[in-house]
Amino acid sequence: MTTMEHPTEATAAASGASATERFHADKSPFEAVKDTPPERVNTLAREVLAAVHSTIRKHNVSYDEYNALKAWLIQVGEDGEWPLFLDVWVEHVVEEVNTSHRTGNKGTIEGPYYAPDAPEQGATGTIPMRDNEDGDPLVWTGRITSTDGKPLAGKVELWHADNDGFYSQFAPDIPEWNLRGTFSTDADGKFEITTIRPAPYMIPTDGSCGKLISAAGWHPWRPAHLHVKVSAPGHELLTAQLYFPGDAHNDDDVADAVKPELILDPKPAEKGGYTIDYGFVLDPES
Ligand code: MBD
Ligand code: FE
Repeated sequence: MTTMEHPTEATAAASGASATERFHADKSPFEAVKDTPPERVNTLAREVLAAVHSTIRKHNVSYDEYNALKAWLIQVGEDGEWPLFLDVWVEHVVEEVNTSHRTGNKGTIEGPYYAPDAPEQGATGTIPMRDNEDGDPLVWTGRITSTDGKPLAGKVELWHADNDGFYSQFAPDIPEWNLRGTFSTDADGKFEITTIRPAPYMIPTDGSCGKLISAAGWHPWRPAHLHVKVSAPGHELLTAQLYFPGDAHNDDDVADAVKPELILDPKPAEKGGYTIDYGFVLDPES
């Protein structure tokens, strides 16, 4: 058995089970759409199925291929990899259509590894990390403002992978809240966060998503990234990721989630490591 806090192995099935469990713990997805009229369900379901039918006709899909698809879909569920599959190959378009009205900061996908209620660290603080945490130190200063330029008293929730590319709560033997923290901004909207620079992330290759990637001749990499949720009263929640210049996968992210506005400009720090200055502009709620 695996649990959310302590997957027993660094396998696709273990991190998948954690991601699936996390999703069920945080969301009541059916409740949120209980008033959707049947006409809309009909349209969406019919068009998705029509796209599948058209691909089958166009490429003369065989019974062997159909059976392999069936087996693979069953395996995605058994591996708990639906959160991973959907967030890697589908979420970026959902994010695009739902945030296109914004004039403030660009965001991007949440991905499968967010956990709410990370420990509070104040406006100036260090993210929870191990005594011997590997990786280059990163000191990040920034400010939250509204689209009219006024500073906002808000929150920055930050979570990211460690120097080996693993996330706490989704890989074994990492303290529960490692590299996860909630920072608040002072009256001037400012924050200063100390953390480490994360490593690039590789999608697990031993599960069903990995099987698709290798069968299709794709690669499993995401560029190194910092995940954030930035919020302030009366403003739209911003979910984003920040990237590092020069990463080989900024132009070739398996999850298609990089935007030029989200690439940082790190400067080498005198004491070693890097400093970054990056702030957020939030759209008022309409
Ligand atoms: C990640 O770390 C991630 O951010 C996404 C979107 C998908 C898989 C792993
Ligand atoms: Fe990530």
